[in-house]
Amino acid sequence: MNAEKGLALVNLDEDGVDTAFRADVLAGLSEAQKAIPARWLYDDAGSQLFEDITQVPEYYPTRAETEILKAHGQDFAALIGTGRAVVEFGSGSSVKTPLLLSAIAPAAYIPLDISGDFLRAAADELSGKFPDLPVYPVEADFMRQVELPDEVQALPKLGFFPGSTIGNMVARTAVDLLRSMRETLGEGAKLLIGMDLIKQEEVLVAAYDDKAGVTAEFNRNLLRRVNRELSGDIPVEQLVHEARWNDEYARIEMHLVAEVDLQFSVGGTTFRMAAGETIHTENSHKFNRRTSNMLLLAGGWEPQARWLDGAQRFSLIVAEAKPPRSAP
Ligand code: AVI
Repeated sequence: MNAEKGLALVNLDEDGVDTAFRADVLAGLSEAQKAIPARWLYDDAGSQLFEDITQVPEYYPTRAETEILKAHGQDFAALIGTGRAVVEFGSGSSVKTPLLLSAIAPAAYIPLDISGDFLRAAADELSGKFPDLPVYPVEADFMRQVELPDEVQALPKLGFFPGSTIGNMVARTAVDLLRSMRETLGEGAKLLIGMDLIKQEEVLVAAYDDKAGVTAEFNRNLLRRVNRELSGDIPVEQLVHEARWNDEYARIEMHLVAEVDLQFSVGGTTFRMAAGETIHTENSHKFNRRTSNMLLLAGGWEPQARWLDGAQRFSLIVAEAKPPRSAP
């Protein structure tokens, strides 16, 4: 269900090792600032841990976005209109998608996901809830332009990208994605996108470092995955989860911090970390009105309306793929 795990189709070598995972980990651990791309956080255990994160009291984004979807159904219907083909980037979550579909009475629903299993499960669940709605699941990497089914070609489109998953991408990748969404959906399409907001540092850090330690487990699960799938011996218990606010880039960063000097191997290559050194595992960018507008415009989308939850923590934005205008 997350964009960050959907960047490449799976390619296994003769030992069943995901070659892209191995390449990313070996390259990332060789950098001066060690880093592993966040999409690798989402194996089965990681996906379940992320679901658990959405339930911890400190992690507000899921609840805040659901609140907006519940409160503004009529506003969405007025602006978006009925009869659109809703294209969801990532298979639909159990709560948010039905709220949207109930509000805007679409003509079709097209979940896009790279993982066929997630996709089929989400499509079946949706069909059960909306028996009269045609559902056309498409297994594809939505970071690239996707060919939509013939049956929906002529319908007006609405892209749906909830959860502030766009915030897990650096600006260049986010703009690439927005542009390929525009290619997929075509001119005149609308996009309903969730973007988390900049707020007090303590609130943000707590959301990514909950007291129960679920986010810490989510982060360290990545090391367990490396050890299991890439023949590693990283001493997982000697790396500590840390959530940091990077004010310069307006983002929460997840790191794994070495408590002591470490030496370990992954896939036969030896790596060293000095005490205090970190492996950077995720960015979660936060936005304000201007930066979210700027990002959408850079990706070819003109913002039209924006709603916040009651506590003003999270935003849902409707934008439109208008024809490009020449300056000014
Ligand atoms: C999936 N994504 C939007 C989550 C976020 O808030 O950036 C991932 C996450 N990482 C730690 N907690 C949640």
